[in-house]
Amino acid sequence: MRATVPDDRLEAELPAPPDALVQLLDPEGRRRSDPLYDPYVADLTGDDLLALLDDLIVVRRIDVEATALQRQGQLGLWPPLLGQEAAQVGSARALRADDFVFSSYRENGVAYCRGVELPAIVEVWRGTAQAGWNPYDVNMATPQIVIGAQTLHAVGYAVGCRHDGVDTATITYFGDGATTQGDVNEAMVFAASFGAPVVFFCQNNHWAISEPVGLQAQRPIAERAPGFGIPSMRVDGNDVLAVLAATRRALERAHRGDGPSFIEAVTYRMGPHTTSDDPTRYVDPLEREAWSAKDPIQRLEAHLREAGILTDETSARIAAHADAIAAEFRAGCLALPNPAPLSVFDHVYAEPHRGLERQRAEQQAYLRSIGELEEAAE
Ligand SMILES: Cc1ncc(C[n+]2csc(CCOP(=O)(O)OP(=O)(O)O)c2C)c(N)n1
Ligand SMILES: [Mg+2]
Repeated sequence: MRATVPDDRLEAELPAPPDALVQLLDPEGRRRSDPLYDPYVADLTGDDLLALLDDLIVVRRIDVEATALQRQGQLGLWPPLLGQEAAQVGSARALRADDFVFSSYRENGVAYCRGVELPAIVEVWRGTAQAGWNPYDVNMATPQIVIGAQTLHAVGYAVGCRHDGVDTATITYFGDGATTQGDVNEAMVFAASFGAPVVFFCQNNHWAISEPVGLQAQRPIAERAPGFGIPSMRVDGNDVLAVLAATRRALERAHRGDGPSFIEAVTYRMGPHTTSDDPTRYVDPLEREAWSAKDPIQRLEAHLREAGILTDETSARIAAHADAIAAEFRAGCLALPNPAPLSVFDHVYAEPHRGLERQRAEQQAYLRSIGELEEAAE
């Protein structure tokens, strides 16, 4: 059954921007002043801003390359982040190295910013590993596919840090759809009850697969958190400066011992849910077009050109950097070794058991029967 409330009612009821959204760069790249949030980005130099632009462009380039790799049969599946670059880069660059990230499958831009090795980002999607990286190498857990479950892991980790007296903040990423999941609501209750140093970072990309956000949220998602006793911010998720400022503010609260915060980054999923999805069947092309005018990269570029920070030469250098990363990413992906076929049964349980052994033996016999099993590769 579809929503009885038309989607545009949500927008109609919101106060007009900029009051409703924290915004430091408007879609044309004009800097808007905001007395509360300006201090959180006041330290940024021209080089820092160029580094953010480089991140945005590289992250988009990696994403586009991964989509191409999937189309060429090199990945089984890919969840694109096209359009969400600023939400991911702005929040990830606010983190300290010793803060800890719990994400969903779509935060591959965050993974890049944390320093995850390029091919490791796609190992699971290529089916060559059951997990792409060691979480403790980069202080980021491997992606969670069970919607919202990572928010509970984040709160548990954050409460643990408090008990241990460790000054680490935790951030957890999830989507608009996930906010309806029980896990996320339970996580917020626990976080508020125990004052957990955790940032709930919701990327409202307007879609949960093919369900529009208006179906499950009659009011802005940021309004849910105060009901749990968690202060929230609603930011323009396509504005990397606003996202950076809001996340720094939330992390500051966490590190100061003031407990959890909630950020709704309002953005738009410009691509399909995953490469298996066909959004032309349900996305209004006019709505998508309207969002393309709010592109996160274009607005930072416009701002930096106007400020004389971005020149043609710097722009070409960033493009060359993105191309080099994409080439390295592709080569690394194609070079990932195929695992031994029966290793899929390893590491599923801590101890072997009869059921697993039986399945393993059946699979072994089957692979042998079709000539797909080299004894050495077992
Ligand atoms: C517990 C659970 N239920 C359902 C699914 C199937 N599922 C995968 S993605 C998705 C939609 C998630 O939407 P949202 O939280 O907005 O995140 P987005 O994909 O937009 O980043 C669903 C329902 C799942 N993976 N886990
Ligand atoms: Mg979504």
